[in-house]
Amino acid sequence: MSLLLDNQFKELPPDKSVDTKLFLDTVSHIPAFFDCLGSTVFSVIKSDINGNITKIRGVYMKDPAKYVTLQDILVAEREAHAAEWPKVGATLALMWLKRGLRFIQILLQSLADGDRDENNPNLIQVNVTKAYQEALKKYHGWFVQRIFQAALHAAPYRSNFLKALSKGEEVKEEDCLANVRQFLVNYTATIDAIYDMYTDLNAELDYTV
Ligand code: CIS
Repeated sequence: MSLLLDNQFKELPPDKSVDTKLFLDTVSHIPAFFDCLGSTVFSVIKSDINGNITKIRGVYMKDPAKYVTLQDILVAEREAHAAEWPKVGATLALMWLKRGLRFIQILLQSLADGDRDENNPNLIQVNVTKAYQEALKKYHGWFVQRIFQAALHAAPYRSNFLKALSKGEEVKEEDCLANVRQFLVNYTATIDAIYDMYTDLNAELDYTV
C-alpha cells in the first residue's frame, strides 16, 4: 500500500476553492511521517508544521460554517486584523505551511522525474536541495540555512525514503514512483491554488526568519 495514495487530496472544484476541513484532515497526516525519517533533526520541522496546522484548525473550529474554504479565513482575518494582516493568525500559519507543502511537492516531483546524482544514485540530496532552493531558501537567514544543511546530511537514502512512502513494504521503485505521480496531480493543483490565492489577495510576505 502507498502512504500517499491513502492520503490523497481531492480534486478541486471549478472555482479552485480549497475546502478547509478536507485540507486540514489531509495535511494532518504529514507530521507523523517525519518520525519515519530516522533523525531527530526532523523534529524541528515536524513541530513547525504541526504548529501551523494547529493554528489554522483553531481558527476553523471557532466557526466551521463561516470558514468553509481557506479563502473565507483569509478574507475574514483581513477584515478583523487590518493593521497586522497578513502577518497574523491562520493567514500567517498557512503562508508558511504552503511553503513546506511546496517543498514536499518539488521533492516528490524531482524524484518522479528521475533527477539524480549519477555518482550517488541512492542519495536524494540533489532532490532535497532543488526543493529547498525553489520553495524555502529565500525566506531563511543564515542560521536557518544551517539547520537545512544539518537536515540535508540526515536525509534518508532514496531506497529507504521510497520504502517509507510505501509504508515500509518492499515495492518496486517504478510502482512507488507511479504512486507518487498519481498523488502529485491533486496535491500540486491544491498547492498552486493556495499560492494563487495569496497572490490574488496580496497576502504574500517575503521577510526572512
Ligand atoms: C528528506 C530530507 C528533508 C530535508 C528537509 C530540510 C527542510 C528545511 C529545514 C529548515 C528548518 C526549518 C525550521 C523552522 C523554521 C521556521 O522558523 C520557519 C518559520 O516559521 C514560521 C512559523 O511556521 O514563523 C512564523 C513567524 O515568522 C510563525 O511563527 C509560523 O508559525 S504560526 O504562524 O503557525 O504560528 N518555518 C519554515 O521555514 C517552514 C519549514 C518547512 C520545512 C518543510 C520541510 C519538509 C520536509 C519534508 C521531507 C519529507 C518529505 C515527505 C514527503 C511526503 C510526505 C508524505 C506524508 C504522507 C501523508 C500525505 C498526506 C498529504
